[in-house]
Amino acid sequence: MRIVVLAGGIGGARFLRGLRSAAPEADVTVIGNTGDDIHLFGLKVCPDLDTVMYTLGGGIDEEQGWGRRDESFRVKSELAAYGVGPEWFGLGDRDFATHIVRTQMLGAGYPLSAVTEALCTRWNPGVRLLPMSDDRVETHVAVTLDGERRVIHFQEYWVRLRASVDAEAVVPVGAEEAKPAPGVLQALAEADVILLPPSNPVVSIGTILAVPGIREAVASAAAPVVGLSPIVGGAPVRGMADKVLAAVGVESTAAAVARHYGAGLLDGWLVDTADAASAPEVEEAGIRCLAVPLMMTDTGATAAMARAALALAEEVR
Ligand code: GDP
Ligand code: FO1
Ligand code: CA
Repeated sequence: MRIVVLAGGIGGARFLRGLRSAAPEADVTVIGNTGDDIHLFGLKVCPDLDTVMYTLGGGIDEEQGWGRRDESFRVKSELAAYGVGPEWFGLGDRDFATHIVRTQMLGAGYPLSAVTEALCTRWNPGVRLLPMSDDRVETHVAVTLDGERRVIHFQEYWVRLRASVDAEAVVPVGAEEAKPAPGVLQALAEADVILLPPSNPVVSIGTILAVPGIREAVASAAAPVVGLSPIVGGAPVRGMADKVLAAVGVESTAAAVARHYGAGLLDGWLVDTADAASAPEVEEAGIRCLAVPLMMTDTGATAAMARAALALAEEVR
């Protein structure tokens, strides 16, 4: 069975670990978000691609959900000693190697998709990890700081500011000119099932869908499209997705996110049992909706979610 998953970072990666356990024979292609990418110290950092690669490859810092386990920060502290910032983005020594190899290969002319494939030969994630595009796309956020309207990089908003101020707009800079990476459209056309994991609907899934051609390819695919809500009981399970949902005028509820994706995109939607009452509202929007436990507390629980999503895909096929 060919499964295609559009994924951001922590939520997407954890879901993929459960999917791999639920469907070990499946051929899984991940279309990863690159809108979080940031250039630091002359290096290109791809947080969501690395989170998927490290999580599935067994190198992730499990507690944090990003970055490497058993990490050290000697390079970071040396950079700080030189007064070279930013200090607010925690790049570890082991992680630096990934960004050095990536930047070296990009500099040699390899596209990001080839670089990602090369990095994955070390990590062996057990899925094919494709960037959404080989072209540069970086999400920026419009905010008002000290009375002044500013547009800042997503990572500065998310990590330095901890999304403590309202996001007035979320802009995937470069998305309009970006092309889907090689293999992306073909994977969607050939998929037996397409899944939208509980990733951030705006800055993870939304950014992938903002690459011209990808939303259309998902909507017109022969495969059923099933999503899982990242919002449970009216709030994100973790992180600040509510802040960016507000920026696009979407209420932080499981049903509102389903409507935001729309029946043109989604055939089925899984909500947590806590939100079972909202299932009829989603069904009225033309999207088949089931309530199942949606907390990814461990691989077993996540595998059950993945099985429920695959079962719903068969039901709506
Ligand atoms: P990021 O790029 O690191 O922010 O990761 P993603 O965009 O892939 O996923 C972030 C989203 O995952 C957040 O909006 C969370 O609400 C959601 N999330 C994290 N853990 C869980 C969980 O256990 N269950 C559900 N349903 N959503 C989760
Ligand atoms: N997230 C943080 O909250 N603080 C950090 O210092 C941080 C560093 C970092 C370094 C490499 C990397 O791949 C990811 C990193 N993240 C950090 C996560 C990153 O901000 C993700 O983009 C978010 O989880 C949202 O996508
Ligand atoms: Ca992300």
